[in-house]
Amino acid sequence: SAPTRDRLRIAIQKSGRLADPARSLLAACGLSWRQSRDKLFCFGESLPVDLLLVRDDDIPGLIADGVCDLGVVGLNELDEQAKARRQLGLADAYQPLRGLGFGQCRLMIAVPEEWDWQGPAQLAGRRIATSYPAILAAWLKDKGVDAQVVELSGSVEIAPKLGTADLICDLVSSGATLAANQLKPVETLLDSEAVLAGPAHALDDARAGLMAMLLRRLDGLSRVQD
Ligand code: PRT
Ligand code: ZN
Repeated sequence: SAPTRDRLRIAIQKSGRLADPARSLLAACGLSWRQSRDKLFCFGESLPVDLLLVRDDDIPGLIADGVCDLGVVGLNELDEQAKARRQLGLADAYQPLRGLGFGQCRLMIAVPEEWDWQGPAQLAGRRIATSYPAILAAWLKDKGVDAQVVELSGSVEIAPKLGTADLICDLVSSGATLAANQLKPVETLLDSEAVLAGPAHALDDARAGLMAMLLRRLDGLSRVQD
């Protein structure tokens, strides 16, 4: 079983869209750290709660492996990795604990502007580029559509122009990126926001109390904001 620890470790994005809001939210919960924004590890001063600054993609795995106890990550990333685990027959390793009210976006199917959209059945036999293959595969299965999933790690929106796919499944917020690439959003697979993620099973040492306190403070904050 996992080693007993008396400090809580939270993974947040080192740089990117969720980095600053995650830090601000945790600071609003009364946490403070020795200044080392450029480092991987920030030692907690006000409470025994440390930060690990990482790539967002690594956060679910760090929780699964017990390296971190909590993480701030997009529901899109958490759900993708959870579905990928399930498709491999692995047990659930993490769960979203709270929605955090920032990082809102949608995972959507987007097709060339000139398509006359009739519905998911139109995707049969098509190649769909995405960085979210597990969510897309599950959605296609649910819709009973047989299409080819082309996994790309970035620049998904140019795949139709390059001819590597017919359409895409990607995150959308303003829609400007889609419009700039002559694509239009037609179906929503997931409404996403940043979430506080934790392990699938409760901790049973000093960290459990710290985690409960942090959740209480978070809930207090959202009540004040409402
Ligand atoms: O380096 P690291 O791996 O940590 O960062 P990253 O580049 O993978 O992540 P980052 O910082 O881009 O995004 C982190 C998280 O922010 C995502 O996992 C989502 O949960 C959330 N988020 C919110 C978004 C967007 N909005 C968003 N718009 N992530 C990406 N986008 C993309 C979108 O796909 C498009 O290409 O931003 C572009 C602009 O979007 P439009 O629709 O406004 O044009
Ligand atoms: Zn990433």
